Amino acid sequence: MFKLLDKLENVTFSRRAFLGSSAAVTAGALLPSTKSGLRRLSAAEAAEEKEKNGEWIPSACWHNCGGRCLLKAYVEDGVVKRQKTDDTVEDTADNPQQRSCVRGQSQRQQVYGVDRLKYPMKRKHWQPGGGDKSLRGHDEWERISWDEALDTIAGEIERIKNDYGNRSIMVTGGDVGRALNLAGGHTTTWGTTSWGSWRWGPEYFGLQEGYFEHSINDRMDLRNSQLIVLWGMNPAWSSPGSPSYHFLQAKKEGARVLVIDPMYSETAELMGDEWIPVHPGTDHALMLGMAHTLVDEDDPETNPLIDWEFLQSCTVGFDEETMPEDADKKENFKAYLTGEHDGEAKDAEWASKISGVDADKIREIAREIGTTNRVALLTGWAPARIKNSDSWPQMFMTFGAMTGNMAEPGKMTGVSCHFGTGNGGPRLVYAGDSGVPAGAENPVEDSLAHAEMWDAILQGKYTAGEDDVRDIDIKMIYHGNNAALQTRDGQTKGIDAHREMEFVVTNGHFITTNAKYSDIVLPATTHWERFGGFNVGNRDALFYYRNVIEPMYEARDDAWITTEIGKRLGFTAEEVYGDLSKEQELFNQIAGAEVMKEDGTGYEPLVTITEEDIKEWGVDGEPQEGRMTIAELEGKGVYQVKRSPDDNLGYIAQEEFRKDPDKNPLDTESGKLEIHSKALADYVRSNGFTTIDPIPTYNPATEGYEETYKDFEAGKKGDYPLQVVNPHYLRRAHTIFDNNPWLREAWPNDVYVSRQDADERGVADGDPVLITSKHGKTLRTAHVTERLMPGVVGLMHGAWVEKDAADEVDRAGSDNILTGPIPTGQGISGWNSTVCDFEKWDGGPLKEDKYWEPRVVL
Ligand SMILES: Nc1nc2c(c(=O)[nH]1)N[C@H]1C(S)=C(S)[C@@H](COP(=O)(O)OP(=O)(O)OC[C@H]3O[C@@H](n4cnc5c(=O)[nH]c(N)nc54)[C@H](O)[C@@H]3O)O[C@H]1N2
Ligand SMILES: Nc1nc2c(c(=O)[nH]1)N[C@H]1C(S)=C(S)[C@@H](COP(=O)(O)OP(=O)(O)OC[C@H]3O[C@@H](n4cnc5c(=O)[nH]c(N)nc54)[C@H](O)[C@@H]3O)O[C@H]1N2
Ligand code: SF4
Ligand SMILES: [Mo]
Repeated sequence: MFKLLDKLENVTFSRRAFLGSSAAVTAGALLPSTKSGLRRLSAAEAAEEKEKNGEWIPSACWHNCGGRCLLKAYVEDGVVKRQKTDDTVEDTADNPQQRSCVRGQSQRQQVYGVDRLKYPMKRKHWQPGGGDKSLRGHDEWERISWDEALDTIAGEIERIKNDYGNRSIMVTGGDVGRALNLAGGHTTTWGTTSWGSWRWGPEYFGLQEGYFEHSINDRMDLRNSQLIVLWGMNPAWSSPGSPSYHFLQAKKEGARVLVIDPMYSETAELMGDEWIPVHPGTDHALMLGMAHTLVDEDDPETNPLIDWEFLQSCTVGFDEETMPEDADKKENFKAYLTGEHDGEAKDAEWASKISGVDADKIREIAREIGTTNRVALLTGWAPARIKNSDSWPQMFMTFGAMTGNMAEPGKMTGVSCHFGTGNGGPRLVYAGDSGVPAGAENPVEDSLAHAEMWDAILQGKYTAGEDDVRDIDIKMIYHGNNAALQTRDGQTKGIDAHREMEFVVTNGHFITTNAKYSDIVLPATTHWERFGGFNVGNRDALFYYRNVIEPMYEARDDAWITTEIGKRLGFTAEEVYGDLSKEQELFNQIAGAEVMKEDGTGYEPLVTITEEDIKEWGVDGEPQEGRMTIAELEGKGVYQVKRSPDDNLGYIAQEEFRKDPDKNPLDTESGKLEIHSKALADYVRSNGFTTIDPIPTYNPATEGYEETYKDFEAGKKGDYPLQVVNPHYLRRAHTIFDNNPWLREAWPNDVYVSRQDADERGVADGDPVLITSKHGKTLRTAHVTERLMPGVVGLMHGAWVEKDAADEVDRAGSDNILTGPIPTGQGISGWNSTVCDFEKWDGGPLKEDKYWEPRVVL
């Protein structure tokens, strides 16, 4: 105590440094006045006083969060003292500011976190070959030098390569592959992550996956829709930035909004006119019931519900008449719907039993969509992150096509998620290429599916395709820029797999889950500590950032780490990364940045570049004319394309196709939307997991609603009678920020359970509960709510696993502790199809996350 007081007394604050670092100083600060001691400052004076010695620098917010926003850091004496967001434009409905969320605003807590990984660290009981492998996750850490760390890594790569071959080294992400590929390659991983069954299927039946390309119209056109259906979408949580605001503009124009989701989400609360709860993973069945209603009740003369003209001209496979030439005519979709294939009509009653939506309600929604002229049928990827959901996206397309809600103003059908939420279309502004060469090809072709990989490692076998199972013997894992052990299916097996390894390395910022189960961890810089670059998000804006602080402690850029490993494996820096300077890399991106011309006919350069700029940057380049100078870009950190409802920058997806399908065919086998797609069924089969039919038939999810029953027909529930979903949560961008103290306080990460399920188990709000699945156990505090449909548990995505000493129970609410590595269809990671149960836990109240010790290792 005395020591602390001594220390405090010996610290001499300069007045300015004190003011700058005090977050509490805002309007009304006190300053000495010449006459009477202290004088109260006005808000403007206080702000000015605080900003005398530093500058505001655009700083990155780089997370995969579905938003992308402007962050500015106020840097004084090399320290970020404050943050702010977009004040570069007036905030209007047509051109909203690109404002950051509470996570972005807490970035300082991450970059300056006490738990930052400061130095290279080695697990105490690791030795070449693995040492005591069982201690992974519980061992102590020792600080080592960069040289020792890099020499050890290169040495282990050589050893494992020589003893077992390059296939035994698995890289889960990041750029260390640049070095490894030169040295004979490595096994990779692959998966459907965000998209679920929207990842690769759509190209076969004629829609887009929703990230790179879009099947929905742009945000201005959303205002032309009379009815907006948000099917498994929660933009208020998972599309930060302005998307929710765009939907509100459409509402102002009179749109009605239907929300179909097991959870009465913040989106439903904010903009929903009606909420329709549905059992997770049964959306396909619900939509079949709706489609059946249309077929059953449609009469072109008296009750037109189906757009027959659209089906005729733009699709194949709906009925006998539109079946592809080479297919059996009886295999058409309508025949399946009416029960001609299997004797069972997929009517509203059938759909109700599976989806939990009342049959009358199913008919009512079908009629409403069928009779409304302009409907936006929008879906997130969540209902597609379901095991065995490979036919769901095609079903979604089919219903959109039946009602003709595509390719015209106010009419659209497709994914509205992540960057593209409510705002489809090609980017209006983007950055140029840095010019860094792509790097050597990977000579190893083995690649493990995320949904299978932990099990594959343990079993020594993986699925390489149809009837193609191969041996694999992984001995080393290198984790780069991802959180694989936390974010892939089946974490319990993932931890077991890590404990089988001879060597595990992680580059990162904290003792994340990957790092915790590693042998060597390397401190990486954050974007704030790096030279500079661009970020993109929604189609309207491009974000530029610069270095705001020097690297913290001994943190190094990932590119440096890779280069140093490459050198130790016998390659030059140029061979690993090319020979461009950092200045040249950034300059190339600036010079190559393009923005859509005002008439919408193509792109033109964004940034004006002069001979002086080129000289000042010390780079190769040509002068050019653009819309803003480099100085303006550096000051603002953003270029936002100005939009208005009648400009030329709008987007109607597949417009040309609908106008003249023969002249402007789609990229499918028939050139049309394929309600019958042999190519899709062939593609799914080629992965070697499960199969589907060419038409969108309903396939119950693996670990879906039906599996909550021991006997579905008899209505007898099984051992795991509840379903789990993992909504993407505001505390985190996936796993990132989970450790952030401010966000822990704001978002406690309780597990959401329904009032009915809680009552049945004697659980009250705030009680600790143990949640159990076939694959693992986790503890959380219960948030008992009427906002969740009975039978469903909401375990928010991305918490860092925290196993107890016995290694049995996770205490963090880690979502992937409950999932299993179960590959289906196109290799889907089906997190929202998991079954579980919960019970009151008698181990006393749980310590809130905000009081947990940070993972400080040095
Ligand atoms: N159960 C379940 N699992 C899921 C999902 C779900 O809904 N439920 N959602 C899935 C989805 S949609 C996605 S996209 C994935 C995301 O899966 P990941 O991409 O694995 O998740 P992130 O948390 O974004 O991981 C990024 C990691 O990289 C670190 N990092 C950030 N910047 C740098 C850097 O510059 N250098 C280095 N070395 N490290 C850096 C971060 O600290 C973080 O640990 O998760 C999937 N997993
Ligand atoms: N705050 C935050 N935002 C994020 C992210 C994050 O980690 N945190 N991650 C970003 C990334 S990479 C991605 S891919 C996107 C994902 O965004 P989405 O794919 O939209 O996923 P979620 O936000 O998990 O879920 C959206 C809604 O779907 C509901 N839902 C879940 N399962 C089903 C189902 O089977 N049927 C229906 N009808 N509804 C269902 C959930 O209850 C939730 O309200 O989010 C992005 N945005
Ligand atoms: S929405 Fe994403 S990019 Fe924007 S401030 Fe939040 S975390 Fe950062
Ligand atoms: Mo994602």
